[in-house]
Amino acid sequence: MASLPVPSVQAMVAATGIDHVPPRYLRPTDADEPVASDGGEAEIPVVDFWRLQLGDGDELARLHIACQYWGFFQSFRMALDRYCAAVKITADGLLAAMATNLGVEPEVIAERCVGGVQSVRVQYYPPCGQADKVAGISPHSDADLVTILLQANEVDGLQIRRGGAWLPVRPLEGALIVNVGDILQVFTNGRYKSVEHRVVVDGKKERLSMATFHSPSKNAIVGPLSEMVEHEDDAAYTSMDHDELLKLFFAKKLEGKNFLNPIKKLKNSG
Ligand SMILES: O=C(O)CCC(=O)C(=O)O
Repeated sequence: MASLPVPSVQAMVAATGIDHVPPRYLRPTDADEPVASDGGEAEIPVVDFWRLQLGDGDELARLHIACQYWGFFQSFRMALDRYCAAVKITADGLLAAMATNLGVEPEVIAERCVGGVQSVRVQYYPPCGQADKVAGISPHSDADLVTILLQANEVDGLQIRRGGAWLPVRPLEGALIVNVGDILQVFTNGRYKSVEHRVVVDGKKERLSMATFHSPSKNAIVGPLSEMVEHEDDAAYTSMDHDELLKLFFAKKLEGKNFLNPIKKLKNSG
């Protein structure tokens, strides 16, 4: 969305030498409303993200009130930091266990993740009167190694593509949901396949989720691990710099498993 071009005050002053503020930059006088003095900030709602992640009903209610009556709240960064650190340990542990299952030394994957990227996306899906006609999130796979997802309230909506149909995911109480991502598919030369998924919305209830994505470092080369390829011809993907691959990905629409297209060799059908 383009924004309205506004002349720079500094440039205007430099060009004309004016010594007063041009009217368009002045606050309208009828907007001279009182500013709350001390104590006003103490009322601003505070939401404990950590308790929210644990499914605490009171915290969920506090979040709801903050959104409904304020449109604003504070949340302690420490809680998010703690959650992300715990999830990172889980992701690293899962990747090490997967490597062992594949007969690869865990360090082979771990060393590509030194300085790796962990990113977090919090999703809020409002209820929709035409829920059966709208997409919460279009079908896609995740452009990472593993995603750990927390469904933060009781409302389901995530579906995975399985055997030509969409399978609704009903998280077990206290469970985190784990998606195999596209880069793991490439590292394993297709032995582990990323899961295509989408989100549908509810007609009456809002849904909240938090996805944490784990990727190799930006400088890592994304391509089949040599341990996963017996002969050079067996490689189902060409290798590419992770950063370059991401640029190609973000230039495209989210659509099924299209992340893999730029590096897929023609013989590969996965
Ligand atoms: O909200 C969900 O359950 C899934 C979110 C998701 O697929 C994503 O963030 O990529």
